[in-house]
Amino acid sequence: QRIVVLAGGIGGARFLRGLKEAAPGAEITVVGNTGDDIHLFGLKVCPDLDTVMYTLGGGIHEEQGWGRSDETFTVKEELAAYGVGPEWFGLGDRDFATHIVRTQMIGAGYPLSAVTEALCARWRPGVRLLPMTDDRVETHVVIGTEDGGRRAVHFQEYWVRLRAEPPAQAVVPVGAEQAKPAPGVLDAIAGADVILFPPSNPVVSIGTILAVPGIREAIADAGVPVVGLSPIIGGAPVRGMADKMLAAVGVESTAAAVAGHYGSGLLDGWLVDTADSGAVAGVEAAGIRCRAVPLLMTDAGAAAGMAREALALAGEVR
Ligand code: GDP
Ligand code: FO1
Ligand code: CA
Repeated sequence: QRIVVLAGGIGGARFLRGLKEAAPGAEITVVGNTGDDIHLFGLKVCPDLDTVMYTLGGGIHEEQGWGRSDETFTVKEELAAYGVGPEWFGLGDRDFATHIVRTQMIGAGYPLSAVTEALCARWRPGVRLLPMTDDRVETHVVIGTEDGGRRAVHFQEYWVRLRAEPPAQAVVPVGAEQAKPAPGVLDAIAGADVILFPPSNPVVSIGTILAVPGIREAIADAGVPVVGLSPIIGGAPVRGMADKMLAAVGVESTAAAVAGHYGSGLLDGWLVDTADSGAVAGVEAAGIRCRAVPLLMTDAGAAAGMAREALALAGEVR
């Protein structure tokens, strides 16, 4: 069975860990979000690709959900002693090595997809991890200024430094329109038996991947079940600030509204949490097969249960 999963960081990675357990023989291709990527200290940092790679490869900081386990911050402290920031982004010493290798290979002319494959040769995530594109795409968030104007900040500055507190007026995946899907992405989608949207952020993770021209069309044209899982439970994100991003694109923070945002043109099936069982009928009325099942990834076993439900729903809509 060939499964394609569009993934952001933590929500995508934890679901993928469950999917590997639920479908041990499957060939899983992950199309990862690179709109969160940021250049710091001359290094290219890819938070979502790294979160998937570390989570599936056993190097993740479990409680935090991003970054390396057993991490130290000596380099960051030494940079700060020179007055070199940003101080608001926590790059650890072990993590730095990943960004150094990545940046060195890119400088030598390798595309991000080849670099990601090389990094995965160490971590052996057990899936094929592809960036959505080899081209530079950077998500920016438009916020208001004190004098009544507007300014755009990098997504990481909005998310980490500003903690998504200023209302977002717009979310712009800068560069997406000119970006091409990375090698292997469209072929994987066209050759998939099932396509899954994990409970990743619908706007800045899955939305950004779908903004790369050709990817949304390929999914719609694949002619196979497309099943998603809600990152919203009981009207709020399970973690993070996805509600702020949904508000920016005019979508209510409910499991049903997120399904409607993807639309029946893209989604065949949608899983909501048992707390949202009242939303099932409305989603089905919109032409999307819907089930209410437990959607909290409290551990790998719970995530595996969710993956089984997603594959079962895919089997029903086939
Ligand atoms: P990020 O890039 O690290 O923000 O990760 P993703 O975009 O992949 O996923 C973020 C989303 O995962 C958030 O909107 C959360 O609400 C959702 N999420 C995190 N943990 C869980 C969980 O256990 N269950 C569900 N249903 N959603 C979750
Ligand atoms: N998230 C934070 O909230 N604070 C950080 O300092 C931070 C550093 C960081 C470093 C490397 C990395 O791969 C991820 C990191 N993240 C950090 C997580 C990440 O930037 C965001 O949570 C996601 O991109 C949100 O979608
Ligand atoms: Ca992310």
